[in-house]
This record gives sequence, structure tokens and C-alpha cells, in this order.
Amino acid sequence: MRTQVAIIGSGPSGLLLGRLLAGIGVDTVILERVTREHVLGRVRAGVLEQGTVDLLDHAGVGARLHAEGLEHGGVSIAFDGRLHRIDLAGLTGRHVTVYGQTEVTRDLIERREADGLITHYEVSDVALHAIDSDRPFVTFRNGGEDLRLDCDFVAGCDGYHGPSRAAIPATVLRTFEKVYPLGWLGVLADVPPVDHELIYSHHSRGFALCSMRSQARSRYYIQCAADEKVEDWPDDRFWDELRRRLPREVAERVTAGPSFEKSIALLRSFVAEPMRFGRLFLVGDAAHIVPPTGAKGLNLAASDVHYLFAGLREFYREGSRSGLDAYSDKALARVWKAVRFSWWMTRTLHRFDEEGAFGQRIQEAELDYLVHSRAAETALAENYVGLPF
Ligand code: RFL
Ligand code: PHB
Repeated sequence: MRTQVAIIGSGPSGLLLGRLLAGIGVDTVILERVTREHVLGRVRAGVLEQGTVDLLDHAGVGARLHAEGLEHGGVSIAFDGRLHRIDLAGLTGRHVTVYGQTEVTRDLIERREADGLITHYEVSDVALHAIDSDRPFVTFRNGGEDLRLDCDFVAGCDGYHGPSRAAIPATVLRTFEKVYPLGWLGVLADVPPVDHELIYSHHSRGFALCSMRSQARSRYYIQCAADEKVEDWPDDRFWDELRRRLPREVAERVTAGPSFEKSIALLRSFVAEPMRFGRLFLVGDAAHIVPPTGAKGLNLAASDVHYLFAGLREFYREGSRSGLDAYSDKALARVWKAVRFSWWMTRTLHRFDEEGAFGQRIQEAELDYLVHSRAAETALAENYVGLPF
């Protein structure tokens, strides 16, 4: 079989790219390792930058997001028993939208199906070939058959563990990594959120985050050790620990309830350069990972898609390769700024035993500076709402 752009991975990167290309009449086939249900069941990001919302609108999948998403004009930082609100809207003129990645994925999958476009789920042995030639192709197994997909370009939207990045020769690829010695234990529960906006809490027992999916569904996270097990965290222990890490007046307002999702995510920063090799383009988590503290992972996937879509549109409409040639540099310039911001948020808000008393004092000074300097608040706000594409 043949398509114009072979997309590996049906996460938000692959689905959004596929939808934008469909809008200009460019054909795509998506190859996905797991089932449709598995893709739709994953609980991940919750905060969308304005640029991501604009791109989803441009792709024609913004209707439910606008009806059900929650616009937040501020975010709170808690430390030393107090809450400090950062006025995102006042400082930047922009806001963020709370709308789960699960919902973004559902909207995109339903639209792809309505458009009659092809996604092969549960494929295995995906391998990329001749990506440094003008005739790349992808081979894979589907339903016991060995198949071949010829294409003009391959979009590697297959996340951190996918085969695309591994197809770039080691002599070309350079990687940068920082692994943090901690994890986030996350819980979803159908209880009203403790506040109408998000609260990021720095505490001597460890970091905590109060987030949400709707007025009736809360998403909470607490810092845990990297080797902890979900089974060791029954709901009661989770709620108790969460409350202890929040200022008293906030803790008293937390509504506890049975959780229906509980998982541990490890924190790392990772970047692969370049994001293009021949006719292969890496997009989203395939090229970079950020710790969730800055809420940037999904939003970076969206900005990569924006740059790649612009390059492909120029190629198919005008025959020009200049946008595609600029893709890696443009995407990486924005990626590194988000990597820096996520690293800074992570470093400032978590408990790091190995940094000792000196490290703790630096964190306290950083937070004190943040809440007393409009410049420092503005720096946080403009990164949090998202730097321009
Ligand atoms: P995905 O979502 O990982 O999708 C990759 C897809 O590729 C498939 N795949 C393969 N397909 C075929 N063959 C193979 N061999 C394959 N190997 C893999 C996978 O099955 C999958 O369907 O990458 P994508 O599309 O680049 O999207 C990236 C985002 O998912 C990710 O950056 C965010 O979820 C990160 N993230 C957050 N981002 C934000 O912007 N705001 C947040 O608030 C936020 N919170 C989070 C997060 C990630 C978290 N976890 C669990 C990692 C909170 C958490 C807890
Ligand atoms: C979430 O709601 O899942 C969430 C919100 C903000 C973050 C990370 C995750 O920084």
C-alpha cells in the first residue's frame, strides 16, 4: 500500500498531524501498536496552552473542548503554609485550558473515523526503511500478515519507546538526558476539586499538585520515591499524605473519595537532536520528554506538529523544501525552552534530599523571590501559558 505521509503512533502528535494534513488533502495512514481502547483509556496531561487550543481549532476539533474545557486565568504556588496566586491573565493576557489529553485523543480519533481515514491498530514489528532516500517505506505485521507501506515521508509520532528515533544512525543522533530521583503518584477521583484553579505545593514532606478534569473530577499528584509501588498507596494513605502537604486552609477543603485511577510516573528530561533524518521527522515524545511539573509535554507535541505541518503544506502546495529543512532547528529552539522551564519548576518545587540544607535554602530563596518580584512572576507566567510558536 501507499500513502503520502506514514504516521507511526496514534497519540496526540500522530492524530493531530493526520487531521491537519487531511484538511489540505494530504493522505496519511497511522500505524499503532496497541488497541483503540488502550489509546482511549490512557490518562495523562490536563493543561492546554492557548497555542495548542488554537491548533486544535484550526484542525476543526475544538467544539467539545470549548464547551467542556475550563479556562484558568491563574495558578497558585503553595509554600510555607500559604497560597500565592500567579495572575496568568493579568501578567500575560493569556490563559490555559484544563481539558484532559484523554478527551483530546477521543475528539481526534472520532474525527479521523468520521473522515474515513485509515488507522491500523495492534500492528507489530514496525520498521523504517530507506529514510535517507526519496522512497522511504515502513514494514509491519498486522493480523498475521507482513505488510509494506510506501510513502513520501515518515512522521515518527511513536513516543519515547517507539522505533522511529532508533532508526536514526547513532553517528547522527545526539541525546541529552536528566533523570530525577523521584516519581509522581497520581490519582483520579470523582470528587469536586479543592480549588477552581491548580495548586502546585512545595512542602518539606514533598511536592503535591491539585489539578482537575472537570467541576466534579479531581486529579491529584504527590511526589514519591522512584521505586515506590502503587499497591503501597491505598486511598486513605494517599488522601492523608496529600492533605499534609497542603496549607491547612486548603487541606481542610479537600474532598476525599474512592480513586478510579492510580499510577506512578517517573520524572525525566530527554532531548534527541536532530529531530529529522532524511525523510523521517520525529514529533512529540519520540524526540523529547519533560517532567510533568511544567505541564509542557502535550503542548510541545502540538508545537512540533505545527512546524511539521507548515513544512509539509509548503512542500505539497509549492514544492518547496525550505520549511521541512528548517523543522528540526525551529522545533528544538522551542523544545529547549520548555525543557528549561520544566526542569526549573521541578527543581524549585520538589524535595531533593541529596541537595542537602544548602539546596533547601536556595529553593526557599527562589520561592520568596518569585512571590515578591513581578519580573519573576511574569517569567513563570509567560512560560506556563506557553511561549509563542
Ligand atoms: P504518546 O502519547 O506517547 O503516543 C505515542 C503513540 O505511539 C504508539 N507506539 C507505537 N506505534 C506503533 N509501533 C510502535 N512500535 C509503537 N510504539 C509506540 C504508542 O502506543 C502511542 O499511542 O506521544 P505523543 O503523541 O508525542 O504525545 C505526547 C504526550 O502524550 C505527552 O507529552 C504528555 O502526556 C505529557 N504529560 C503532560 N503534558 C502536558 O502538556 N501537560 C500535562 O499536564 C501533562 N501531564 C504528562 C502529564 C504525562 C504523564 N505521564 C504518565 C507520562 C502527566 C503524566 C502523569
Ligand atoms: C494534570 O492535570 O494531569 C496535570 C496538570 C498540571 C501539570 C501536570 C499534570 O503540571
